[in-house]
Amino acid sequence: MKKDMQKVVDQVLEQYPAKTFKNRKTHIVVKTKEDPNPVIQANVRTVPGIITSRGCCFAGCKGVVMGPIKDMIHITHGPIGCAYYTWGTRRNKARATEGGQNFIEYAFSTDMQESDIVFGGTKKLAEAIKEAVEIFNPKAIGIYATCPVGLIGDDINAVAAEARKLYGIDVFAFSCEGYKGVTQSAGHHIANNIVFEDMIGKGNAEHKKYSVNILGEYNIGGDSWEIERILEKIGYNVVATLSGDVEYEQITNAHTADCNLVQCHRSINYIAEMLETKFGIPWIKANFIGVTGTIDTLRNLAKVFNDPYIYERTEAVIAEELSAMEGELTYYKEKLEGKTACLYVGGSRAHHYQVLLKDFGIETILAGYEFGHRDDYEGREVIPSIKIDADSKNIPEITVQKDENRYRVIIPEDRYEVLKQEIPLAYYGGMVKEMNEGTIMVDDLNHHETEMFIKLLNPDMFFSGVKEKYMLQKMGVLSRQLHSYDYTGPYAGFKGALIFARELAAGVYTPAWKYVTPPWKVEPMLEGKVVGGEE
Ligand code: CFM
Ligand code: HCA
Repeated sequence: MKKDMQKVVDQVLEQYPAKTFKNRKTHIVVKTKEDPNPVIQANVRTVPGIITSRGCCFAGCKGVVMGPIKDMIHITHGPIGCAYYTWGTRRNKARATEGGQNFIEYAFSTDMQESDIVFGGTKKLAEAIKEAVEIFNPKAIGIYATCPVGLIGDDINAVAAEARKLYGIDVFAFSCEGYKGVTQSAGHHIANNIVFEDMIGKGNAEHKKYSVNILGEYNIGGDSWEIERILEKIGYNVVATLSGDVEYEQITNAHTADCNLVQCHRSINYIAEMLETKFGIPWIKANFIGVTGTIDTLRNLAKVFNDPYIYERTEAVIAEELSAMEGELTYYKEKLEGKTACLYVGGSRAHHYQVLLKDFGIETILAGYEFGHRDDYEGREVIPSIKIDADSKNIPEITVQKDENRYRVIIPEDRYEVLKQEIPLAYYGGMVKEMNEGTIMVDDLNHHETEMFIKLLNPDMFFSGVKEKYMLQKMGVLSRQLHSYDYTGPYAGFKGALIFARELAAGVYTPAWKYVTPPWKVEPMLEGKVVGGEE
């Protein structure tokens, strides 16, 4: 018998004091037959005092979008912690190309100290740039402002301009202080504006046949390597992956692609839109997470190209990949069918992974984003009705115009309109359309709610990030970190789907955390004694 989900939600909400109740009520909704597209409050500030899992603007700009550009040096201007925690933890992998550079293994920071806060940090920043140029000779440099930089007013733009003159390379300043905007999402936007205005279009590469960009793909655990393997096997040429295992020059040539595949729409839909306006490049929503997702994306992409060779290669590759995995696909489906899952990730994975879970017969009963906007939940059609954009006052609006010399008509206008009815051309539907009736969507899920929902829904597995991981383990619930994939991956494409399923099956049939009795359940805490300390 299916649970009455509204009752579950009410039980979670009734724990709150009146003001918080009023707020959180608008962030937790149930999809029902009567209301299949419920309105959800999103992209607004967290109620102070609530333990949220959200990150910051700096994390979105430096950590997510810019950090993976491998032959640039990314200097965090600020205290060392900000640099360290946006460095290797995302597991955005990269390898140097033949003769190329790769600085991903390094964390660069000005390591601001108290005296820099008092007297200003620009001198130290200029020295850091000098040192970086002398030692590494990078193609380009990015400077990223952390909270104190904004508070003391260091002029990072002036330092960048001076460095450009001195060293003759591109130096970009990102005013992405952590407090700007509501979450990581503001940082994506700040990064994207500079990538679009100052990088894309600067390259001189010739247009190649069957060219695509993969946008919003960060090569976590090697995902983009698997996606590129499939695309190249079909015959596509991947110009640039923004931003996963990518070189600066590839980004400067991104305007030569014929189509943009938008994987994480939350972090990069702006660039896709701007590339269409300026260069005429169409974009489609992609989802390379899940076997069905990958197949649908490949078929949709083939329709954009509408070319007999591409149609034929697409079907041949799909058939080949499926036949190689058939046995394992069936095996894991038998093992996992009927299980239930909860998902709580940043701004798109909580949607994408539902497709992969469905491939193995697992139902998602609750899903949420840390910082998704309403369109990520409800679909792009709600954009005109979104009134609150808490980020907008911090992000300079840029105007984009058609580039008369380089604009290409890639899909003729009449075909564009027809195609729009068939494939997600310049469109994404949002997570609600993926979910079944009687399931829950939660925006900015917090620790209290996570604990309550686990007790009330008793899911077989809960996917989220490092901040929830230990709590889930203590509750004996199977979990995988969908941000970093713990120590494994890739999870994307055909091969990734099997890696993911293998780990889930191992977790379901060897529930390690259920075998452990936590110390607090065996012996009562001794009053007045410090556990693990000396008396
Ligand atoms: Fe896009 Fe991302 Fe995500 Fe994201 Fe992120 Fe990430 Fe994420 Mo962590 S860009 S929204 S800001 S898919 S870092 S690679 S895993 S929260 S769901
Ligand atoms: C970020 C980065 C993060 C955090 C991961 C997590 C990532 O938002 O600052 O909470 O497990 O993917 O590394 O989202």
